[in-house]
Amino acid sequence: MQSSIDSVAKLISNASHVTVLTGAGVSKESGIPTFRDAQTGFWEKHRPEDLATPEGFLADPKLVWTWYDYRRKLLDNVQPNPGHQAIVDLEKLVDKVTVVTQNVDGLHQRAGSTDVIELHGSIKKFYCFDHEHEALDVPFDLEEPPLCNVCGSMIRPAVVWFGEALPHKLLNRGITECEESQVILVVGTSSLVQPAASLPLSGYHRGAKIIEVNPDATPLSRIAEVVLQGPSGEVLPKVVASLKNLKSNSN
Ligand code: BV8
Repeated sequence: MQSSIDSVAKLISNASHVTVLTGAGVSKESGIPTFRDAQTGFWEKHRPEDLATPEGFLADPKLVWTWYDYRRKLLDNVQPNPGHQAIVDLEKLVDKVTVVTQNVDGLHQRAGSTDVIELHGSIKKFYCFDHEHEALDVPFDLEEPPLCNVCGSMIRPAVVWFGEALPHKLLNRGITECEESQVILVVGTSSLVQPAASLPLSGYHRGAKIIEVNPDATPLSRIAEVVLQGPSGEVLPKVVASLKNLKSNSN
């Protein structure tokens, strides 16, 4: 593994722009379950794919609202992990680092990443279902969605649900950042959810080297230049340490 880590550090040392595409796996070591993890407790009998949809919300607003309330409350008790921190550290070692995340937990920003594209929105923000009127200071522990004080429609989390289009400006920016990167780190994602999963391809077709960091194989593994098979909280700090070593030896 160390030789693979050193080869990744070498690739990054020659890059002026690195894009890091992350999924739920990068937050796993912070204690936030991934979408592939079986749901626990009350949520055990529900599939995220059924809850994270507009149909699911309209069918049972109380259920979907309390699921998001539970996930938002989780954030108060978790911290960014060494994987998030390593991505922040990259910013001091590479001219330009862009984080494109599928996660809605805000942990990259809390860790200190300065350029984060939240492709799927944020569970800490809210807007109304009918017109996306912003809703501020939404309290915890409500039994059901509050109503918009402008149009009266239900307030919902400002996330992209399955079957909803991603904000086109964010998606287009994510594509452009990948196209302009020499190295794309794909960290903690099953690479199954579209169109996010296809973003690395727009860089790959322009010669970017794909580096995958994941304990498991994914559909992206076959085009990766290097696969670092392990948890990102352990692997990414080693990549940064190797990169720092390279840079200090070259000075
Ligand atoms: C859309 C926000 C169209 C909500 C989420 C082809 C093209 C386009 C669309 C589709 C298509 N095929 C199917 C679709 C529909 C669908 C889709 O992709 N379905 C999948 C299931 C096949 N896509 C959509 O619906 C998208 N919308 O396409 O709209 C459209 C166009 C115009 C007009 C109208 C409509 C919207 C997708 C966004 C859905 N919202 N999140 C919320 O969070 O509640 S997606 C949600 O699930 C996450 O954000 C994330 O993106 C996804 C889960 O994926 P991962 O992040 O990868 O997490 P996962 O658990 O899967 O994997 C974790 C990985 O980490 C694993 O590999 C594991 O091994 C690894 N891991 C574990 N531990 C660690 C680790 N890695 C590192 N370290 C560790 N310690």
